[in-house]
Parts: sequence; C-alpha cells; structure tokens
Amino acid sequence: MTQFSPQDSNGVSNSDALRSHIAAQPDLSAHFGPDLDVAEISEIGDGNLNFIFHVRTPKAQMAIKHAPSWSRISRGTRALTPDRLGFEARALRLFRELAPQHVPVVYAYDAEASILAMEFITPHEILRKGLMTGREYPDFSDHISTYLANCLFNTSDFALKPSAKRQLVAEFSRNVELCEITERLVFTDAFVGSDDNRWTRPQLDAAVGRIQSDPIVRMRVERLKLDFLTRTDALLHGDLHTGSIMATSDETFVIDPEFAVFGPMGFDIGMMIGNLLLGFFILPAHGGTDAQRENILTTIETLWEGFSLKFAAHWQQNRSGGAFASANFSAPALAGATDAFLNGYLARVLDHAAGYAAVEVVRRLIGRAHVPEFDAIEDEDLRAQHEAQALQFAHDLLRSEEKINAIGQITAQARAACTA
Ligand code: SR1
Ligand code: MG
Repeated sequence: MTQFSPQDSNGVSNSDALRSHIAAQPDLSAHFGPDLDVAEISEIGDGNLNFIFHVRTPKAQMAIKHAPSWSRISRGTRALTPDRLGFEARALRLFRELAPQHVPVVYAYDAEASILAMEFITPHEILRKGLMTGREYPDFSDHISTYLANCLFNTSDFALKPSAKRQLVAEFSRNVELCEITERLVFTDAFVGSDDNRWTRPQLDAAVGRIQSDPIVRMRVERLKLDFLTRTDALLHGDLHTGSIMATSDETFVIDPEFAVFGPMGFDIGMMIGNLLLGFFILPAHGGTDAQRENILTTIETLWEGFSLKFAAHWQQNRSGGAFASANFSAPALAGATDAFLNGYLARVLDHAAGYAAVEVVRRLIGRAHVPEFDAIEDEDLRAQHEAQALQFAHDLLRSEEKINAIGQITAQARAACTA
C-alpha cells in the first residue's frame, strides 16, 4: 500500500502522490494503461468536506474523491472521520443498482487510502450552477423523481424483508459523524443560535430574530428533527441539494451520498425542493426572467407528481417487503382501504417534505453552510431583499397549522412571498 496524501491541510495538491497511488492499484491503473505516466491530474472539488481529482489521459478519465481526516471547509482544523467515504461508496453502489441511469459507476474504494474512484460524468454541470445562469432542464423532474421513487421505495419496508432492512439500517447507523453534522447544522444551530451562524447583517437581523424566537417554528423544527433521528423509512442520500446533482438538458446524475442514513423519505425530497426554491428566490439577482423562475416552480410540482405516481407504481408491482400484506388487496372488506393507506402515506411524506424544505431554506441563509447562488451576490441590499423573501416564505411554511396536502400549496406560497 502506498502512503497517500493528495492534498495537505493547506490545500496544496500533490498530483504525483495520486499518480503513484493509482499505479500501485492494478484495478485502477488498468483503466489508463501505459498512458498513466502522462495523465493530467487536476483538483476540481468545490464542496465543504472533500477533494475531487479529475484524472485523464487521451483514452480514459475518472473522478477520484479523497476524504482526508478533516473537513475541507475547516482547512484541517476540524477532525472528521475519513470513513465517510466508505458510506458514500456503499450508498453509491446500492443506488446505482436501483437507479442505474442516474448514479455514476464506482470503480474502486480503498478504505486505507480513503479514495473513491468513480466514473467521470461529462459534460454535465452542477445543477446549482446551471440554474443560476437560467439554464433549463426539461427532463430533470422526471429523472429525479425516478431516482427518488426507485431508491426510497426499494430500501423501504415495502420492498425489503425485515431481516435485510434491519441489517442495512444497522450498517448505515454507523455513519454517526456526518449525521451529527446534519443534526447540528440543519436542525439546531440555525434555529437555536450558534457562533458559527452568519447572515447578511444588519439587514436580516429582525427576520432571524423572529424565526429564532417563534415557539411554533421551534417546536415544529424539533418534531422534524425527532423524525429525522427516529424514523427509518428508507435509505436517504442525506444531502440531496442542487450541488449534489450533475445534469445536462437530457441526463441527470446524483452524486455525493456520504451523508447516507435511514430516515424519513420526506427528508431527501424536502432538501431537493428547498434547494430548488433557493434557486427560485435568488434568480432575479442573477438576471433570471419570470418565465425561468416559473419553470423552477413547475419543476418542483412535476417532481412531486412524478414521485408519487412512480412510488404508487412500485407499491402496486414491487411490494416484496415486510410491510403491507398482499392479502390486503384481495380482501373484499378492504376494497378502497388499500388506496387510502397509500394516499395517507404519501400525504405524510409530502407534509414532511414541506417542513424539511423550509428548514433547509432557513439554515442555508442564516446557518454556517450557505449556498453559492446567494453568496455570489455582492450587493448586500439586493441579496438581503431576496433572502428576506425566502426567509419569510420558510417562516410562514413552518408556522402554518394547515397540513400541506398538495404540492401547489408550496409553490403558491413561494410565488406569494415574492409579491408581498
Ligand atoms: C461542514 S459541512 C456543511 C454542509 O455541507 C454539506 O454539503 C452538508 O450540506 C453540510 O450540512
Ligand atoms: Mg456533498
């Protein structure tokens, strides 16, 4: 085993170390053959935790992810288990089996070196960046709803036998350090308060104070957090934001599931919707048109509609798990009750998703980990104007006593928040 450190804590990359490491791994070097000596290696990651290297020769290329024993955002000062990459490798392989068109191939995972070698997705770009420039993705909602329905249904008790499900739950329950980040950054710090928080000051001070001192919001977020901690509906991606998606107008890949854990289905769906909404709120500051904004709302609506239809199709055709006996369908006394059960289940997922979407909007604007589409706006008053609209939207959604039972309620509230 070669000792491997492609990047030191000061951010200086070491391509030669990576080249030597690949050369010493037959399954990796076989991809490149003798061209490995002339392979171009560049660090292309822009995430908070890891480094991504693009290794390419004229004949082959791959993405190599390295997880150091600290987080990138901390520049080496905050320790973080490199085991996170093992959970990512395992989740990627599982999700690839369930949604092959939307998950990259894993070539190799080396736990000792903390290296994950994957298919290099090209010419796709990070969805967050594309949306920021007003690019449209007409098939995205179809793709992501397929990914979500396939992965969530097929890792749930509707598809898995209890013994298999419990083993998977136990396996991913060990992803404790990354879950702790979510528990703290998503559900706690932004709402309870933390020195790590940051927001556009003083413009947003009052809005932040209103959210953090609202007992209805605080208790709703506690309930959502409790559901995240205790429910094991399905294996979640765990960090499904628009920076975890690579897309062209006709292909979509979901990457980066290092936060994978069992949890409520609405968490992944809500994270996705929340991040699309962040793109919606900030688009005018990037010169986006009303039509482009409306397109993001349509994407959210068709994402949910596609998910519920595809989930229902799995429910009809692929129920092989421990939950919900097939005999229920042939019992005359239960006619209609089975549909009511599914509809009730999906209604709960949507209501959860609405809550998690609102939580995500808040924490990305006032917590520690912001999103680049807002941070890129240098004019603070302009940025704060759109942040305030997004915060008001999320605040109203979290306060609402009315259950969200149609996706149109969320998009209508987003539209209304921009005209209030
Ligand atoms: C310290 S990591 C901050 C955030 O980046 C990741 O993408 C997750 O969203 C996490 O909350
Ligand atoms: Mg990530």
